[in-house]
Amino acid sequence: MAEKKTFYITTPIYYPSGNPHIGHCYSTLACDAIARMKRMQGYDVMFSTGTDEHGQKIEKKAIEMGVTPKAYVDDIVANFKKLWATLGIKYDRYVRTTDDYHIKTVQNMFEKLYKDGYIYKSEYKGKYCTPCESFWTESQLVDGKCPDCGREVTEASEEAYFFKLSEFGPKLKELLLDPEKNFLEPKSRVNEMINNFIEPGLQDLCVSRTSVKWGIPVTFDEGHYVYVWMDALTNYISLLGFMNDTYNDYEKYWPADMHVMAKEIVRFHSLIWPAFLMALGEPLPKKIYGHGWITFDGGKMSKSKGNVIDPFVLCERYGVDALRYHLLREMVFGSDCPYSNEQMFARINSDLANDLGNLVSRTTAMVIKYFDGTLPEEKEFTEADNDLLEQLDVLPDFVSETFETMRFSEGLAKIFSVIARANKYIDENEPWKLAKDDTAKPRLAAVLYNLLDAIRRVAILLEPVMPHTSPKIFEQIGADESNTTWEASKARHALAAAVTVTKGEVLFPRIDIDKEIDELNKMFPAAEEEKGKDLEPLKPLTKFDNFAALDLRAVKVLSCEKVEKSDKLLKFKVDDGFGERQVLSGIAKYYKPEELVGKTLAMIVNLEPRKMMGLESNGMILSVKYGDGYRVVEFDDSVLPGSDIS
Ligand code: ME8
Repeated sequence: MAEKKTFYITTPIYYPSGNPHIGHCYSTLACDAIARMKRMQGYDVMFSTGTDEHGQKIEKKAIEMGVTPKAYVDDIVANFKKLWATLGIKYDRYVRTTDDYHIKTVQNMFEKLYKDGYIYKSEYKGKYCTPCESFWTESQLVDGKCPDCGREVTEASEEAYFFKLSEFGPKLKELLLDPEKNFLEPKSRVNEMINNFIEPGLQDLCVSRTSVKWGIPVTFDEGHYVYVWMDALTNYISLLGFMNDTYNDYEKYWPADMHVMAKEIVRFHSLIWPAFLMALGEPLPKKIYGHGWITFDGGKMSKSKGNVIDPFVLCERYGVDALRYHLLREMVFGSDCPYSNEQMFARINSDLANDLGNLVSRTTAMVIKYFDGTLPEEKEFTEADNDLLEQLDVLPDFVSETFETMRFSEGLAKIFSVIARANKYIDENEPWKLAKDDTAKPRLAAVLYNLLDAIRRVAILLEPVMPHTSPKIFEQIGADESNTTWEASKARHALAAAVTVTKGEVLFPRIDIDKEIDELNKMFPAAEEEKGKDLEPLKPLTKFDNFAALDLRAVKVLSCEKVEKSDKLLKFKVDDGFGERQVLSGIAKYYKPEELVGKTLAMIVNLEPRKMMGLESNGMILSVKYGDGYRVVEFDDSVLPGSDIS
């Protein structure tokens, strides 16, 4: 027996540095829809996703929360998995970079590349913030200072290993320009890679650090940890068992057919990843697809009015398949796509409730009304049926081609144009008139049969995108396993001649758009002036002791002035109830110093002193994010300095 053809598709592995949002959903949904279609087409599919759990950002968040990095990521990974389950994502493997087998692969690979001379030891130079123990690149600095704490940084270096990326420029250029391979889609990104990165000369890549300890240890040099991309990209082969004993699927599935991601990480996948594989002497993935971003209010995610974008809430209120359909229908491959609830409601109403939902409910209702639910065998087909049938015949190949090249929006638009054609076919053939004439029964039966069979065929093609809806449709129109395979979408008249329909639930209830926007506003009140505000995701739970260790007090501002040569800092003298102290706060952009004198503010009084711009700060004044700036947290005059805040 011939072996099944394999198909391997991957999402990026996401950073669990915050909870997943609707932006993360797009790549995963696209991969899920393609994987489902390929399974229906008889492929042996491997669809992988996962989380990229190491690195400085996660280490820091965990320290802030007072938990271990592993405990911190475990919580967030659980949320990612919950979201994928809610969205009906059927992945075959979930890789975590903290999994033992992945660690093994990265270590083995690092050793091999070192032995083969592709990795060498040198010095990493950068801007270093001593208190934060962090290196930064010039472009990461804010006003020349540490982006995390605002303090001065110094030139520093540390021992590090480097990968000889610089050697691979010509080979990578050849790969990107190979017309047979079409390695990177959309093509517009090929020039970007060549002009911006290859032509100016690729720099060797730092692949280990000693200052970031939440990572995979380099086996032969204690104190070195594998850094970022060598760890992350390797997931695509570690999860197949490359250089580890946990899995044995590398021969079977590698090279990947598709790596899917958004545009900002195309560079790493189309330059660094192939270079690693070239150095290892392993085959290269077949295709890299870099889609655009889902944007919110012109770029940022926002909980502004009526624009709730918590995917759990959307799924619960409007249905998983409506959200899946909307995201895949709306995003044109290669472009960014603004998200709006209002647009989603309009799509649900027009495409799903009106066009698809109505077609199914009208057709089944007529079969029940005119034939008690079961069509007679005798039917009279005519030339008037041809246009609809011909449109259906060309649909499966078009859908397959558009879906597997990430052009969901085109493929779905075409499916819905055929659904519209079927609705028009009802109006053209006027079944209600045929029903009045007994001699026209065979024609009436043929019209309704054509409609049921058209519904069957489009529902098969929609199943990868709406996996919960298509089975409901199949049940209502009396389809069964034999005529709902992908192959069966190509066949005319595959439904039983004497098919029986059943009246089912309304597939997509219409949404009263204004009322729904009001409801969302009530559920998620957000002031108009907060529009565009970028809310930090909620942090994981922490111990009460972490809170209790902080000493929070009310303090009275005795004096306040700008710190020379700083556009951010204000210097305060405050009365903390026990005496005077000096404290600095980075709110100069939002207040004139004199506005704050005499105010009673909230402050953490037991932070270790720290120096900024050569001045000592003894504590931290609390502020709340307000629009694009901050407001101090303040009390009225009756609160005495030194009063405990708890
Ligand atoms: O970059 N619109 O992880 P990440 C569309 N760990 N897609 C979006 C999106 C948006 N608004 N927001 C996120 C990393 N995505 C690395 C990847 S892979 C070896 C390592 C999706 O959590 C999109 O796929 O920042 C994007 O490329 C990815 O999430 C970035 O995820």
